[in-house]
Amino acid sequence: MVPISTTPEFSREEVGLALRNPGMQLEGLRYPVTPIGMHYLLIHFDIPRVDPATYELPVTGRVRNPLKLTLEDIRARPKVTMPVMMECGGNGRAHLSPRPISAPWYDEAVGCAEWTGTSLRPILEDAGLLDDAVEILFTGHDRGLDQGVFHDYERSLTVESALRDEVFLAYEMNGVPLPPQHGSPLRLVVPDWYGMASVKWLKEIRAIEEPFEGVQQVLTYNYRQSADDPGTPVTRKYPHALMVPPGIPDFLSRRRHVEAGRITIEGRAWSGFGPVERVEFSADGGGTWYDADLGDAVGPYGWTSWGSEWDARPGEYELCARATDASGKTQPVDGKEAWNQGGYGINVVQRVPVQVG
Ligand SMILES: Nc1nc2c(c(=O)[nH]1)N[C@H]1C(S)=C(S)[C@@H](COP(=O)(O)O)O[C@H]1N2
Ligand SMILES: [Mo]
Repeated sequence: MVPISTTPEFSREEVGLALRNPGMQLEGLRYPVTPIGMHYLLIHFDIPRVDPATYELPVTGRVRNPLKLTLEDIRARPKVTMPVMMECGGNGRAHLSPRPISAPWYDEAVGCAEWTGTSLRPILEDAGLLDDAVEILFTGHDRGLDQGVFHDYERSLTVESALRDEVFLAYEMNGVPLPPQHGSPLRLVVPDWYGMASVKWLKEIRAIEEPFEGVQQVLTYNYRQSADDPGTPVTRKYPHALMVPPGIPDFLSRRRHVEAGRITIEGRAWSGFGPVERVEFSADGGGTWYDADLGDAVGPYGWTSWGSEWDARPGEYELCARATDASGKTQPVDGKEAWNQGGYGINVVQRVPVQVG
């Protein structure tokens, strides 16, 4: 079902996807809150143009009291502002071999924006979920063809997940109205989960009485070892640490050049399974690990800064970082351990080749 490439070269289609869906330059890890233009983007189809002035969001289906909310109605509700670290479920896919064909991310499908909006739960309470509602379906204004099926981009959450305190509808990003590419005028934000759950350009919220089995719920975003494996859904983000590549890069290869001496390697780490408890740093490709110092998390759903002193002596090195969270989950050192059909949830340790001196 998911096409797999056995050649190392990227196809024209993958390059096209990468141009439409840029990642965050890793030097962007220096900012606690990612500037809008540096935050990664994942747009399956086209960016729909939705007029905020005439925008209406129906909240309907298995509810006692169907609602139709304007943007003004939504802005009048109690405000939440929250930094949320977002990562695409396909981040790391390009490290795999053979490689699933989709957006060819290495490590850069990440960002931590400060989103402002209003909590979803009170809206669902106002609509009054009927007892037979099992899931809440979030539909976007964007539509296209994938897996042989024409569909709106849509995803569901179980009622229990949708009612979680931290799930909200966002109309601002970093203090300005949502830009078109990030879901204007209104998107869902599901902190802790990979990005696919945070449906952009919301067209409708519907309480449904059967589990949703649409394309983006059951055909994509499942961990599968083979095409006939029913799979398990992609949900929370696995622990992941990234470093700001040190020194200066070679333009084409991005290989790093560092002057000899004591330097600080810094980065950020996150997990959707609990707070980051440990980050380790290795200068020898994962042979020897040292504990890094942890800084503050950017709020409960943001990322955590880390730093490690490194005595850089002349030579060739491969720098790595590895996060472990409060649930005990950590990152695989080798991509082979992590392979799955769609290339989801790949949190294999980052490797940064460096020449010192
Ligand atoms: N309507 C809609 N919502 C969507 C998508 C999309 O293509 N259409 N992409 C999803 C995926 S896979 C990701 S990773 C995030 C990316 O959000 P961003 O582009 O704001 O970073 O949006 C999610 N929400
Ligand atoms: Mo994604």
